[in-house]
Amino acid sequence: MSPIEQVINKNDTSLNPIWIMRQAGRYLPEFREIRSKNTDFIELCLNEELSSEITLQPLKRFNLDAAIVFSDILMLPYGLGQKVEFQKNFGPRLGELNINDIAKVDEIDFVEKTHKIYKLIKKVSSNSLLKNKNTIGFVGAPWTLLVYMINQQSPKKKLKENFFKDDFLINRILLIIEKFLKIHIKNQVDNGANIIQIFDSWAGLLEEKDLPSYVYTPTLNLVNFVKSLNIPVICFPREIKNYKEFCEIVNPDVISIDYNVDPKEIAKILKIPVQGGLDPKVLLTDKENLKKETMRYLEIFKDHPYIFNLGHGILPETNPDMVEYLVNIVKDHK
Ligand code: 1CP
Repeated sequence: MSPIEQVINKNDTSLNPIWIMRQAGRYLPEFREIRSKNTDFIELCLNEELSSEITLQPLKRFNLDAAIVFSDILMLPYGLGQKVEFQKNFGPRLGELNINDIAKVDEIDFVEKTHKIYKLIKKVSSNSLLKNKNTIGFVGAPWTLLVYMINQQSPKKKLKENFFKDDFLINRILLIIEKFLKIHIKNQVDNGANIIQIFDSWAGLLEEKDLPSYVYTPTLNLVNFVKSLNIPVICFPREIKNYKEFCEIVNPDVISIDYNVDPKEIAKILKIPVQGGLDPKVLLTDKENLKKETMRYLEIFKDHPYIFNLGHGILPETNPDMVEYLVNIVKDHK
């Protein structure tokens, strides 16, 4: 059993496994090198030679306990035939969403567009670098995907007015998203993903009263689906106010926390395994501060099943030496 599985299945508190959200990406010069020659991001994700190499890059450098598949949550709208592009210094830009078009898409159409991702997972998960380590497959949560598909760009830039004006339409889209997320998850697991993480990056945009319809119920359906495949599921409902309520209702195997919540409070109120928390900006400071902050999380969770990670993705300006330092602190901690 891998260290991460020991935390999840046996409530182990001695092994301190670690992986890092967005570990395969822009802070690594070897990634930037490949990226500079491959300007179309979707094409790069679908090139299984290059995307498997990128997935393994951080494991060649650091003693991490898992690889996260190099792909993107927006491969789902892409698979449904919505136009998706990534623009430099802007982020994702999606085409207009046409409900009648996506309602006609069937499983064969979808998998035809996404099957290279499953090939990449097969290739990566059988690599010897992953011996006794995990291959983490992932999806965006229905709510976060709905946000991108309707908003057509990051809500960080702006959220369309009247986002909720057509309830009926929103619910239809959510059902389509859920159906294809299950197909996407099943194919990832069939090809070697042995943990699934659900990223709900924009859960924090919702008011409390809307959480049941848009976050709890659709995520619970997916969590139950992953569990039915006998694979652990990690949820990251970023910036929700009430992690306890989320865990009671959705009941994931692991809850990944953001850096705005008080880890002490989390350790006290949550019984299930916890992941993450450290502010990615700490990696931009100095080693002394990084050590202090890392030790704070390790101390708080010393008697709690805990997977070390950040409270959001690693920032592109991070120096890889700091990552190495972080991984070593965590791995050397007894
Ligand atoms: O190591 C890894 O984690 C790489 C695989 C990965 C993952 C898990 C990528 C590659 N993207 C993601 C998830 C993802 N994608 C999320 C959830 C996690 C999070 O909140 O960060 C989200 C919201 C996206 C959407 C997306 N794709 C964004 C964010 C835009 C926004 O609204 O702020 C961006 C910038 C992308 C492009 C992207 N995806 C991945 C990489 C390495 C990049 C950068 C591409 C580049 O320009 O080089």
